[in-house]
Amino acid sequence: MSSAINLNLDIKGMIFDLDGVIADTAHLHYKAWCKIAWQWKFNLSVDQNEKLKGVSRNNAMRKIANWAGKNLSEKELENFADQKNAFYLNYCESLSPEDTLPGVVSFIDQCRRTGMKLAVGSASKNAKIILQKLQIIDVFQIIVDGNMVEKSKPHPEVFLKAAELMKIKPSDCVVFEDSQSGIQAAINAGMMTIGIGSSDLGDCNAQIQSFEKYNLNKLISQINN
Ligand code: B16
Ligand code: MG
Repeated sequence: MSSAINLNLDIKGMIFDLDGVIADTAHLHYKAWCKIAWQWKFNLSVDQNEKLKGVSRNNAMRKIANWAGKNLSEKELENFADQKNAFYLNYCESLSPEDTLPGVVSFIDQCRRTGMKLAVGSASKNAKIILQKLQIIDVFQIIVDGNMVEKSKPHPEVFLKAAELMKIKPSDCVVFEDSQSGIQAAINAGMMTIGIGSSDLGDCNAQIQSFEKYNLNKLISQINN
């Protein structure tokens, strides 16, 4: 068992987004949305897909229907969103611990050893199923998912709820996010932000390509800059 880390940190809680931060599932969402869009002979572009990251299933469905020029009733939108979810869950069947993103498990383990609180803040209603498949669910004290919030990112509700349940002030929390809407939600919550990936994520405190070779010392220097 790895030993405790004694760091003098101002950060009291870490909140991790799920899809695209912990789990390598963003391409599975995209594949499932494309199957819906192809039924309408519409090609969902990579750039459009970027705008769907962090967005709730129903809102994403609405955006795609708009881009495709489809005028659908609420009931039809809901049916297509259900279909998308069935495709997505089917792709997720084979997920295993190998489908965590590079470096994230060892970074989370380092955070755990400091004794600080760890949470997941995800728009996904499937978050718990995915975390179980990745065998990482037990590391987190708090999981706030799409079933627990009314307003989706960029509204700060998901992250504020995580901070509240951890009993930590928002300004003492760091959020790790791969989406524009998620970074904006964390900023709206008054939290520190680390963007993950290479797309333009707006005004985060710092952005890293991935968690590979990343550690708490690097995080502290970024936050203190
Ligand atoms: P579900 P995150 C988000 O998860 C995904 O980025 C987004 O693509 C997806 O539409 C949304 O969850 C809802 O997911 O259909 O599984 O409820 O990035 O906030 O962890
Ligand atoms: Mg994400």
